[in-house]
Amino acid sequence: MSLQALIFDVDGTLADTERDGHRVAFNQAFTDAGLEWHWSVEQYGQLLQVAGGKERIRHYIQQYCPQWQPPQDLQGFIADLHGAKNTHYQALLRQGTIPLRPGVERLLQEARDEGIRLAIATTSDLPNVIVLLEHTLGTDSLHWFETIAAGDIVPAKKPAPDIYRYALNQLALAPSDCLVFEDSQAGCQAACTAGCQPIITVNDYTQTQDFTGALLVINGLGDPDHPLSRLAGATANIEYIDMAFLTSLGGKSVS
Ligand code: XBP
Ligand code: MG
Repeated sequence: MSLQALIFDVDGTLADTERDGHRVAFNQAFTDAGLEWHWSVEQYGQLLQVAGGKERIRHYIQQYCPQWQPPQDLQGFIADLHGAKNTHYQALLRQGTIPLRPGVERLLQEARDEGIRLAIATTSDLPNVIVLLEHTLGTDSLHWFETIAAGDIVPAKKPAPDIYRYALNQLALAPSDCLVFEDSQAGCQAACTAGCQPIITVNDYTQTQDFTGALLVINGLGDPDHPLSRLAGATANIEYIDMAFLTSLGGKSVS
């Protein structure tokens, strides 16, 4: 592998956005719409098996609301509800209550210093990503990423490989030139099916998931004063992920 680019997932990887961000915003949108729906922390963990906010709402209606009378234009209804959710979500991000995960800013800066290209591949909508980056790394950071592949830009969401194929195409790089950072099983599958090697930084929602195909599974990127824990994969006893470690990786998967 000749490492040329790092591709990052957003939700759960760059920042823990799900429990206190998207989930809260979904519930606010439900209340605004006069719906008696409420997604608890626990139930949201199950719902996260469906990637994509619109897809998640549709799944919830099908699985949990058998008595509910859907409007004639269900697709439009879901799109509006999802739009309202994103407005609430972006307001939460603007309040600055959702920081980047430890080590993320350090690694991004290091990659930039070494001329390693950066990209994003996420299921979430582009405006959500922009507001997160602006309110954590600053407005300039939007230019750090050569491509931000997001949301409905591809037909099928993770675990489909489409968003990674799209990002690779935009970068004009082979999967073997890139390393991917993900937090979830769906993201791991999407990256692997596109031929990429993911490093998984788990979180409370994803720590028990199956990460077959991942290069490394860790509890986070770590930092010099907060060493990481390795859950599976590449054997080096590292305390935190840095560019020296990433360029030394040979491409051995978790079996
Ligand atoms: C993230 C998602 C998203 C977010 C909500 O997946 O599944 O749906 O939960 O964002 P990943 P939207 O981290 O694998 O990209 O409502 O904008 O979809
Ligand atoms: Mg994710």
